[in-house]
Amino acid sequence: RELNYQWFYEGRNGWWQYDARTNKEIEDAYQSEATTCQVLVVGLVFVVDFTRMLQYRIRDPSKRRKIKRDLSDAPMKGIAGISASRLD
Ligand code: V3L
Repeated sequence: RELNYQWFYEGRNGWWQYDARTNKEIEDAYQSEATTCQVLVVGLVFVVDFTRMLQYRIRDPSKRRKIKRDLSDAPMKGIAGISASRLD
């Protein structure tokens, strides 16, 4: 059976999935063996750092969030700030 992977960022007591477009950008960068990439979400530019496995706002690197690449069916709070209970 095929295993599907997804990128997640840290929330309060749980993980959020990146939205599908951003997830693809991150996965493409990861597959190209980049050490970092930048993504634009909610009007903010974030640095995704594959070496330290965290993301932070480029304008305010003090607020860091852990990230992980995990199976797409791993437990999550929702997608990009939309609670799982409100999806589908
Ligand atoms: N995708 C979408 N929104 C993001 C992302 C991202 N990758 N990274 C940060 N934000 P900061 P709980 C998050 C949002 O890191 O209840 C969640 O998506 C971030 O939203 O502080 O704590 C939820 O919407 C925050 O609003 O610089 O688990 C919300 O937090 C803003 O960008 C609450 O989640 C600044 O992020």
